[in-house]
Amino acid sequence: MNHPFHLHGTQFQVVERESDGVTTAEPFRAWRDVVNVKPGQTMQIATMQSMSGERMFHCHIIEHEVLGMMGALKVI
Ligand SMILES: [Cu+2]
Repeated sequence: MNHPFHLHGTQFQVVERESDGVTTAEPFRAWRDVVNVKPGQTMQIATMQSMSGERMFHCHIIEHEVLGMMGALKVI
């Protein structure tokens, strides 16, 4: 399935995407609130956090989130 990834507290940029062993640099950097992650795909993202604390990240499909597709980024 597709997974719309969301990070709380700030925006992020997609740096590169990897699918089937092929890594592709993102051709256009843009600040995002959400990015769709396709089945079998991974991504490298970059973000700036100006305040310490925990920032939740999760799949925006509520059923996925409830089943555990969520976590916390600890900013120190
Ligand atoms: Cu999902």
